[in-house]
Amino acid sequence: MNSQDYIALEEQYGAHNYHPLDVVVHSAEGAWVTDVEGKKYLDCLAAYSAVNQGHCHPRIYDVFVEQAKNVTLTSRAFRNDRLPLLYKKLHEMTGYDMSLPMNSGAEAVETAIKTARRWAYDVKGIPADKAEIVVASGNFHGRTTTIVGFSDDPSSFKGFGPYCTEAFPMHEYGNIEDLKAKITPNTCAVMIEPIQGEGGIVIPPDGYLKAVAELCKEKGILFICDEIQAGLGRSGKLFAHYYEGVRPDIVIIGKALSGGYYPVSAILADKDILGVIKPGEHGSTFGGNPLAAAVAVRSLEVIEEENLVERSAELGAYFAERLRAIPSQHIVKVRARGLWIGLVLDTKARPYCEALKEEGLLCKETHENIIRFAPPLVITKEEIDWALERIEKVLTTI
Ligand code: IF1
Repeated sequence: MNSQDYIALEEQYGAHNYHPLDVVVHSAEGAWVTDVEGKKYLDCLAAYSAVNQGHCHPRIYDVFVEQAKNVTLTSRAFRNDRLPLLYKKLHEMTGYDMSLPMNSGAEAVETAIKTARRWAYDVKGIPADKAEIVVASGNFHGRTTTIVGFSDDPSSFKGFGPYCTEAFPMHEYGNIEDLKAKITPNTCAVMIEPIQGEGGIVIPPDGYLKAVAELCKEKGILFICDEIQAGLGRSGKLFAHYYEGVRPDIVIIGKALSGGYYPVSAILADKDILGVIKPGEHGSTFGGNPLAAAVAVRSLEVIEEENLVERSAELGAYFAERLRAIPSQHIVKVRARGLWIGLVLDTKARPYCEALKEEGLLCKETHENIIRFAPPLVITKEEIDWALERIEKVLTTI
């Protein structure tokens, strides 16, 4: 079978909930993927930062296979010998007392919402069923109905209601005065991304994260930071909120925690917050299973041992600087933090992504006119130069 055969099957038997580029990937390694015809592409999306360690990382593969031979799933009715090691690793790496493991990012976001609400009723004393969590304009936190219910993107929320919007007042992302105006006696938390990925690497004004943290402390409410995409090295720091030296009350992680092998997510918090969840009150069939835990520990070790955070900072600065130097009248601005780059154009980005695919480079547009470059953090400088040659060619010839 060739690419067209696979695409035909997908079109006929699969739901059309995506509009992917017509590249049919057969294998992948490091920063490269290979399609069914054997054509290689440099992957500048890294599964939206779920493959920060590079595709099929050999050391994560080893632990995946090794654990798969022992035990993969016991449910949380019993204990296992891998999850305690993940709890310890997350504590040592992040400084939070505890963590609660889930599977997808959205499930971890839901876990943060439930934890904040339970804290609101049991600790802060907010009246039952009245807790409010302030969210941000332009947010993306996943696709469950609770989460899309507080999105301001019609392609996320339209046609999936009803919603409980009064529980999630929205403030303008980056505007601390507007945030202050949205806080009520029933507010229990503020939930934001430290940098908005889906919005096209939207970096808030300097001081905003610090002001949010200070306001939450002053009001006695929780600061929830969604680091599912921004975190684990993507932004050039372990967490993007480190840029402003703040310590959120709850940090949500996912994506690269998986090493690209197995869905793992979690929330991190101290005991006085995560302690509100009592036995049997929250969880999931696969949450915290031994295979997930073993993969997650190894994924974190790879980030540390291969200095992926430092690589992201250094190579990201290089990549962004070279992009800014491209003589193309279509480039409006380059937004970048580490190897997380949004190339803002004055025109639709999709044709450029299609042209780059023909040149052997995979990237994805967002919000019509922005090209996102977020390669695996194992990418080399030579591979970035290879990419820049093609980006310059496409941006100066179309
Ligand atoms: C898709 C983008 C979309 C996230 C943040 C939670 C989640 C995500 C900050 C939910 C997931 C993914 C979803 C994926 C494409 C990608 C994405 F923002 F990265 F570009 F959709 F907008 N918080 N983002 O970025 O995690 O439940 O997906 O594990 O839906 O195709 P999830």
